[in-house]
Amino acid sequence: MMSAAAGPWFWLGNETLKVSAALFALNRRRLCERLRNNADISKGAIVLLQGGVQSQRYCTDTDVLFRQESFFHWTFGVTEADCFGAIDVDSGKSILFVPKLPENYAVWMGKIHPPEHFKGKYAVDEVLYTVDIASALSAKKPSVLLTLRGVNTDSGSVCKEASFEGISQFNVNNALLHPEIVECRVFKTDMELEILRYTNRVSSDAHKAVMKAARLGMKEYELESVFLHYCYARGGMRHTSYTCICGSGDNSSILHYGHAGAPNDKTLTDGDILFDMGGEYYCYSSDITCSFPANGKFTADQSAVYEAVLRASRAVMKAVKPGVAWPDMHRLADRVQLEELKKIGILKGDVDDMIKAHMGAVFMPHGLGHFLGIDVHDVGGYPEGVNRIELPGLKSLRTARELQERMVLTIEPGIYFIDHVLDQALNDPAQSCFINNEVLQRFRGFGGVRIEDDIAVTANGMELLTCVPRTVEEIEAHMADGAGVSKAFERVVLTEQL
Ligand SMILES: [Mn+2]
Repeated sequence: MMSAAAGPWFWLGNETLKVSAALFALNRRRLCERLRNNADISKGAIVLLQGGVQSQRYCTDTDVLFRQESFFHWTFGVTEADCFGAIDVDSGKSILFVPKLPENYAVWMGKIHPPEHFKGKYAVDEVLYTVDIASALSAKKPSVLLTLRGVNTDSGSVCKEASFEGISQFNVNNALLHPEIVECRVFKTDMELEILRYTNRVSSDAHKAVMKAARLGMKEYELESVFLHYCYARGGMRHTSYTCICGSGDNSSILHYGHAGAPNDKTLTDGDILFDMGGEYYCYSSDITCSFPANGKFTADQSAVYEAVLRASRAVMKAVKPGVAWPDMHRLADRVQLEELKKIGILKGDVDDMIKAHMGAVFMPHGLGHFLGIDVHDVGGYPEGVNRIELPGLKSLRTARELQERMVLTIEPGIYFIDHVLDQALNDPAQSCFINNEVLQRFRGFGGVRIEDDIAVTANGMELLTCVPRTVEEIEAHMADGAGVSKAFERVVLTEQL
């Protein structure tokens, strides 16, 4: 509980986390400080953000469940749709603009709240109706309206800048705000870290419930529903951070399995399972992957591959600290995994030579991890001056930055046996010379193993936010123990806690 900070709170009762509106006041303060230090921004500037818009299912009148736009959430913490928010950069004063709903909407929406209600709920300085934006802002005579336009470096999509009738009468700059607010979001405050610890704790417990519930003969989606139910019933998490990826057997090597064309509908048979799922609370995410055997017992091959990935994960965790370049952590994970694959007998030859031939990407074709925050692939991975490394594996990294305190990232090494990628490697003499095809044959159809944890970079190292059974022994013991008791698991890494 964040008892140190004052209310008002966002709270869903029971054992859910109380989040103070002070979190967003601090975010606005940090943003204004950055903007005041930007020589290109004149005195009298006003930030104007447009929140998410309520949408309907295609041409029907059925509302799609609303989830706030991430920048707007970071700045105001407002859960309602169709709002705008403004901040006077010099004074830091905030105005929230809410839609003026017709009286008769009360029939469908319940009580229509007056502006005063939102002022109390979100602790902003002023609340007005959106219909009054143009007149309210022009009365403040801003030198410039700073609106938000910029490219999301993961999706390539451009965020939607604020727009209202009458905006053409203002001097608008849509370029200056984006890099500044993105940079603020990269560094998590104590209050934000508290929420991320919470989303991780609940999602970790939900993964543990899934492991206990797993039985041969079940459908993957039955276990998806165990996860969703736990997160919502126990954690107040109405949303997940992304569509649950629940791949068993061969499906565990499909990186984004679970989409509409492959809706987690395979029956669990012997073979491993890879479940990548994260609950979201008050728009803050989590992103955790557990790989475990469907029948509760690792085979020799399963445990060899699993422990190879676990060694890579823990080697990275021991190396993470401020000043370390994230691509070097990806290279470290590759090296450990290649060494282990050589021990298993799948690879042969010199590991340095394998690295030169980019063998790491044959088994781990994705990046080691990414920023995490309000978005599961959080913003800020490639600010100006940080460039993507155009090499196999490394090019998939969602950031190539140097680590700094208060960054939150996933660490998610993996080893996958993807026929298409393996066949390509076997057809390339520069790579096939390292592969012992006879041993590899045994692993065709094996699927994959990924181990994904969320961490926060601290002054001297890192804090592990995720807490699930990780060693082979812990997983087998947890799955064998049907009683549902919660137990502490070994935290391999440790360093200064924040
Ligand atoms: Mn991830």
